[in-house]
Amino acid sequence: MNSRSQPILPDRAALPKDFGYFPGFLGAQAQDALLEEIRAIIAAAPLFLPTMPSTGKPFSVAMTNCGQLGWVSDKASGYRYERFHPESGAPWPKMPNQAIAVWRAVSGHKALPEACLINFYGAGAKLGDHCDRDEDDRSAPVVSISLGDSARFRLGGLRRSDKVTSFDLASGDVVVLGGETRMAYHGIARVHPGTSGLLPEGGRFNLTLRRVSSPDQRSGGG
Ligand code: MD6
Ligand code: FE
Repeated sequence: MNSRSQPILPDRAALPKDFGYFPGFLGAQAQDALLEEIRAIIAAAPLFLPTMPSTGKPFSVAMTNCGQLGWVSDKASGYRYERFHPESGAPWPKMPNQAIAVWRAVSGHKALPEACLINFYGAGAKLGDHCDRDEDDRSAPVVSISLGDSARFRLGGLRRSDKVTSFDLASGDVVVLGGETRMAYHGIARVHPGTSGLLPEGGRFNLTLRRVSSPDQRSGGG
């Protein structure tokens, strides 16, 4: 896909029942407002390149976080959630109310998210197929918000060998991996340059909102 070709949309009837698909959930003004919040978060908590636990090789996607907990990865300690930025040691910035409002609207989950991972895809960045398994609480869904250039999303099943369906996520789209899709494999095959005017520099942001701690570890209800 390029800026002149049509995006690939999913066959909605064929999507798994526990996969939430909300194309165009955020309108233009909401996207601008959320982008402004992301810029402020990055000013306080700069994007960093996590490294693979096994090889120490950097991801092509740059990351930062907001909320109480942030997802980090490095060769020494692997994938995990931490309270502090790996380079500055500062606590993560507060999660924007607008992101929490998206969670409230689409998650079907009463407790609020504890972590919001912010991915930035510059030229050529992609994210291999994975399932999100670093959270102790997998009864809660993961909610994803896309901003900027469209990206080819791959949605598979619970086994790596399961059939994969691919379609494009555009700026303002929200998807939810919950229920039987919570542990489904998924990834970003590529970003389509020039498909959104939201980011003057081009590229794509993706926010994923998560619960992390298991119910019995939580302080004060939830
Ligand atoms: C991305 N998304 O859209 C990567 N994870 O850039 C994810 O890895 C993801 O979209 C969990 C739930 C939904 C997602
Ligand atoms: Fe994921």
